[in-house]
Amino acid sequence: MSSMIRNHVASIVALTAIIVGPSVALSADCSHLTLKYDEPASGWTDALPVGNGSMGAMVFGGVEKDRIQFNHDTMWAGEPRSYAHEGAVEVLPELRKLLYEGKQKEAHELGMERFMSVPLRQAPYQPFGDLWLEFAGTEGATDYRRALDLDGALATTMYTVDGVEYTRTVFASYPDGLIAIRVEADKPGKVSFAASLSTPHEKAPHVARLDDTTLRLTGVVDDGKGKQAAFKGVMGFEARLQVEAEGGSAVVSDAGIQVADADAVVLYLVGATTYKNYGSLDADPAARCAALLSGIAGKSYARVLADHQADHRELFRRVQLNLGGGHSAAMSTDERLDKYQSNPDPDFVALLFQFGRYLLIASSRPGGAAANLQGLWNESKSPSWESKYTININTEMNYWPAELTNLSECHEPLFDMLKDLAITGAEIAKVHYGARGWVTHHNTDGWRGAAPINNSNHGIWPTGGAWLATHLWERYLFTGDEDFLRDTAYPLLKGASEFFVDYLIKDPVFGQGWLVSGPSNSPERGGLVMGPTMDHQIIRYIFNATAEASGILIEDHEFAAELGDLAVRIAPNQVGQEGQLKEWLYTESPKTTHRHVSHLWGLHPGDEITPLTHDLFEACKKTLEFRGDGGTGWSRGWKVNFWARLRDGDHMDTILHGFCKPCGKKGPGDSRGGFYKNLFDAHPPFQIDGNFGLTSGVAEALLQSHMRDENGSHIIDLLPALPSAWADGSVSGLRARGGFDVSISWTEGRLAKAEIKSRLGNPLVVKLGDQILVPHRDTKPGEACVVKVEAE
Ligand code: FUC
Repeated sequence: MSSMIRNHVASIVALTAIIVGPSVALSADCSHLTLKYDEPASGWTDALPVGNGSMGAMVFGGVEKDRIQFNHDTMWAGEPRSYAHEGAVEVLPELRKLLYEGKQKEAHELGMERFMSVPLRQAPYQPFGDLWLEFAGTEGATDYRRALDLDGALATTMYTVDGVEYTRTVFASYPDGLIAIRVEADKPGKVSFAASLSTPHEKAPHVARLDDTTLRLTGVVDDGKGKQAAFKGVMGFEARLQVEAEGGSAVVSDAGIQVADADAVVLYLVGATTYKNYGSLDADPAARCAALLSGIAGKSYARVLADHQADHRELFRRVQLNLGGGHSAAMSTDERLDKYQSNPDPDFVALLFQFGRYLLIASSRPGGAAANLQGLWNESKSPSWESKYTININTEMNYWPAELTNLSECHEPLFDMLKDLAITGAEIAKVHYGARGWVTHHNTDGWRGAAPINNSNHGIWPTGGAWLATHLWERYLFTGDEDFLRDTAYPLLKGASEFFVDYLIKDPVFGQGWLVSGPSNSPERGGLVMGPTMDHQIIRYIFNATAEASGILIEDHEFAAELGDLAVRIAPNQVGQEGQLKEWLYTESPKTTHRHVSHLWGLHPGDEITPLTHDLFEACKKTLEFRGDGGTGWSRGWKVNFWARLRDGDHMDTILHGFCKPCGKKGPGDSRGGFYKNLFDAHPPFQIDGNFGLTSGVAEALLQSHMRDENGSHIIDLLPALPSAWADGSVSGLRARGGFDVSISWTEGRLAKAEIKSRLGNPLVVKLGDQILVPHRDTKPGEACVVKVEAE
């Protein structure tokens, strides 16, 4: 990367701490934060997503007929159940024995017979319904455009008929728990249309007039089909659509809502299911819908909109990013994407960065469910990978931007899910491993399945819950919130550690007294094995984090000491014969472009491989050379983060470049990836992880804080991987571990100024290029420090 950065390091003369006045709010010129199109959506991945953390909708923007497809994040096939396989623990020693004897095939077979989840698969996430709007007399519409304003969190559709300009606005409000649709015209009495509701579930769909202003849809989720046949449709649901017309008339019948000659019309859509939690279907959706609608009784549309935008902007505007460029900004979003390969525009990357933040706000808010493989948007009853939670990379990637890009609140649904998994996973720890604590394998669903699923060759991987649990510690490192550490994080970390204390075994091969993981898997490569590198990195992290947390809380001193002892005995990372980081302790085959690069976990999101562990750091580069620059969406997303952590901004940009292509088009690096027209990430199919991976990776290129100095203070590493393509730019409001808000500007590839605000009063240690600046040891909460670069 940037020799530019290296050159100027010599000219840094000081870190000066000065108190500055209250931060000035950055201007909110957000016109560039818009996805825009000049045609209605034809497919689902052309439609524009809105979401309030529980309800999501995809807005198609059709002229004659608009479709607003909607979801609720609690809607799953099946019902509360255990996935444990009674007697599984009996074959655990045999599985290990077979693997050490080189009998992998036999281990796979025994695993399939005796060790897997019952049933073998988990439940599919379900679509809820569709709102249809039909407009007569729209032939000859002109000036069509539709847009998604990321800053205002509004999807709009506009067109003109006979000199009348029509505007439809759709948004999903978190404060009011609803989806609002406003249809208006710039001349009075011109709004006429029919609205109706439907659901793809065929078991008991029913649409009827509820009262003068409300249409009601009720139903029951369909039975799963084919591989999902074990999941009967049991969950009930209800949606309500309430109309408010300004002028004209709105008549509700069992067939729908008929609007005639109004000036403007607002529709409010609410929905709920019988899902109360992973163990109960006792919620009352009718009562919930009624409560949501009575919550806005007497409230004007303007107020609902204002509350929504204030709520969204409070989160969204915390981070502003300018990467320069912008020459493609006048084009429609699909054209920008289409032309990126020949005409790369850093401003388009900035748009994708902010789109990831928008999507996290829309899909993951306190009180709602964690973002699944598709966030919360899904139109299929048999979605790919059940649109559940794949936790051998995907769900974690969803949350990489949460702390870093200042959306800590959006992390909370993940912690709620972890609390559930610590309960269901305790049963699996006991029944499958005879162990204390809790364990979760490579997937979970609405019923919090924690047992190994699908196939023993990759399903038996016990570090999924532990990887998720690293997010608890990361949250503490960023926020310093001791209440959170005590009440939420520590009990879960402790349980995750207890499991591995019981599970690890002594390596019988090297004679070094190492502890190894197994039976397990290096996600999803090489089958069932003993000793995958990734497991060792994750378990070390969890042991160390639990021990450090116990020290902070002054609890469980002996257990912490035990974890400390065990952590240093876990088999260390190894460099292989080709100079690569070894993926497994006992075997190797590095020459592959496989999408998973699991053993680089210690480089990212872990923190044990840094420039200070030089040989391992270099070995990671070698591994990535073999893996190549292409991959599925999330694989590219991870590689952006890897190259940022490797401090190679230009290589990071090479990955980004290959990533920014329309899904379906061949591009650099390939094997697939890219984006759909609505900028949803393409595995393909649509998987939201890559959106979040990109957002996190762009932030990692500008700011890192995972390394610590000899006193344990986090090092704030400014512009560690700035690519030459982002010569001039600025970012504000990123967050660093240790409790700092960081704003940086740069020109010609060199730091111009950094303003670092201490939130917790921790020592401030700054790194620029290869230099660590003189630390400022006694920051005060709220104090702002400025890093100055001066000429020699
Ligand atoms: C893992 C990955 C796949 C996909 C799926 C949801 O199985 O290997 O690529 O992302 O999860």
